[in-house]
Amino acid sequence: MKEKILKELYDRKGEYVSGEELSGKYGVSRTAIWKHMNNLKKEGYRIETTHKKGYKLIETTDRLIGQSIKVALKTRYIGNKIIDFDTIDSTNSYAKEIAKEVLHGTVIISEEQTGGRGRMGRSWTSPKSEGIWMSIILKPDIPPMEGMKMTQIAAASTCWAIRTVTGLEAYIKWPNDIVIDGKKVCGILTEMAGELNKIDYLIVGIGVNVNIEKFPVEFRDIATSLVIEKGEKVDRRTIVIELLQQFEKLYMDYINCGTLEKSLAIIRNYSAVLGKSIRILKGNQELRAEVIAINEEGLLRVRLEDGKEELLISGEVSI
Ligand code: BT5
Repeated sequence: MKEKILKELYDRKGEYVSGEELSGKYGVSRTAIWKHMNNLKKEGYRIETTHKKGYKLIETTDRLIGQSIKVALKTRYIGNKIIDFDTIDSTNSYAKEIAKEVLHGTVIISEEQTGGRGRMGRSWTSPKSEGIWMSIILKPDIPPMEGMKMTQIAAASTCWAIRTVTGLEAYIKWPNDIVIDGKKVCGILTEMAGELNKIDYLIVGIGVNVNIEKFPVEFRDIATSLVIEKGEKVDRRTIVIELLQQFEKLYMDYINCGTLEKSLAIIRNYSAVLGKSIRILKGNQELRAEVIAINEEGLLRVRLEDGKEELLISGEVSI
């Protein structure tokens, strides 16, 4: 019942909803409604109450509460269960611990990560309440070789969500970054467990710098956030909702059709590297190449300086 009430308040945010209306609609007493409202207030929601008009949701708590995301989420599987934390070492690490016991689509989200992880043992800065630090647990029936396609689906959905909610010109820097103005605003870390021919589970970790106003000096030239680019704070909850909904759409499209078609349309349209000259970092070696295509598998086809063409499966590129 509390969830239903919360949804009503969200759907009509800024308007009054009368206790009488809610009590009639849900067949519970007005006292029960009043009690639920008090509980929501205790959880941090700011609800204005006037005797005659009823209840009005003024401001939601800034904390990313799983329940407040769930009430608005129009998905079948993704986010069916959302586990939220105030602080955690890494949402990906926690997701790994519980992956076997939870259902496909479970989401872990935390206000802060004290040991956020990037690829290849690198770290990911995840300051409190200033970003989206979350992991999606997936259990698809696909060959392990296909697993990394989840990174492409996540990149497409995150880029799309940032553009839709903020209007900012976000681009996908293959394979796992979203950039604005050439600076990284989001990183994706996909991890997999299973055997040679079977995936047990996949964890797609997404970190989005939303309201980080100031980065540590070492990141200032390479990182940015939505608030820095937009010049005003951005609602993290709205981005999470749009991102998860889009993720489910693109994921289902891939599962049903077996191709990345819909994700690729976004990936190609908003690619930061397609048609560009890039540097490929291979160990200590650095090669220059031109990106000539992103193929059906989401891999990068490049032409090296000596004219040879190569397909990049993963790795490090810079513009
Ligand atoms: C990534 O690695 O970009 C993947 C980041 C994934 C983070 C999410 S948050 C939720 C989930 N739980 C986790 O523990 N991780 C995932 P990579 O491409 O290796 O980039 C890492 C590099 O980006 C670092 O070495 C820094 O140079 C830089 N970096 C670190 N924190 C950053 C930030 N907040 N914004 C931009 N760049 C950052």
